[in-house]
Amino acid sequence: MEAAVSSRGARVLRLAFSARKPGIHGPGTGPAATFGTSVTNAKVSVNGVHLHYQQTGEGEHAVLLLPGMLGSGETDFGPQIKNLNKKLFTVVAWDPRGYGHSRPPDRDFPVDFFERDAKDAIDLMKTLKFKKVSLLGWSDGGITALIAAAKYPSYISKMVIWGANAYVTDEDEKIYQGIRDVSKWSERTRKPLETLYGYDYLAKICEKWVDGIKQFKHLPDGSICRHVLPLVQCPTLIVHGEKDPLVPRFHADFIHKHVRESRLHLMPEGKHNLHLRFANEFNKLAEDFLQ
Ligand code: TYC
Ligand code: MN
Repeated sequence: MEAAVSSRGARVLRLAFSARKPGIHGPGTGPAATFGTSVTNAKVSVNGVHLHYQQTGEGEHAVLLLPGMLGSGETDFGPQIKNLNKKLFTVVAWDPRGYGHSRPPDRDFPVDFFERDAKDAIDLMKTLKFKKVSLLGWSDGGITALIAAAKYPSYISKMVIWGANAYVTDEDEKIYQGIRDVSKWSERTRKPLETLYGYDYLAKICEKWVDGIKQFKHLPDGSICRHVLPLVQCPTLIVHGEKDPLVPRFHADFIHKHVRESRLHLMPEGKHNLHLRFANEFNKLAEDFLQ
């Protein structure tokens, strides 16, 4: 663990979001079109909400990418949408309700928000007519993936998660508190999400996210999803960046211990955004595991 974990606020945030950039959006094709396969942007009605997603590739193996807090397909998964093997995989990246372009509604954080996201994610893929899917979930998206795999085991082939935590500790709560006020973020950190959301909405949902995630602290064992980990049946790859300043190693170890078919892959130089910073290495790892 880096010593810098104790200097909170701007630094932590920069590490969390540094590589996020909003891309081109709206109907039609994205930047990947120039590399041979187009990226579709679309919305579909699921559970009463118009969920936005991006889709690319023509492979038989369907893979859903699940973004982190405040995240969306375009801000969180640029290198995956662009470079995951399009012959082998059909890749979908979704914006959870209230995030990205899945608005309205405004995002809210009832205590079951991860379960709601898990159901939305699975129902989205069923609406798109995929028979079975694999999940790639980052951070909050990893938590959603774990819950989805536990609740809908027959629908999930395999899963890769990174930066996820199954429960909330005092240490986690302090880190959350340090990122609550977006006016304290560096300009460079705030800009991409501010472009996506506008300042006011970003400020509001960041505070709401912190309040939302802190709710779990008051549940038994601070549990977000620890009680459902033994229900996960699919082969699971847990990737952990050993320099992740947001999510300490013990979270990855805990998930590895309680998910029966899991293995843990450590990236010594990886931080929280290891799939962006070390995109080629991460993509190769994920592709090899999924095949
Ligand atoms: N879960 C957050 C995400 O989705 C990241 C995060 C993890 C933030 C732990 C703070 O203490 C924390 N990106
Ligand atoms: Mn093991």
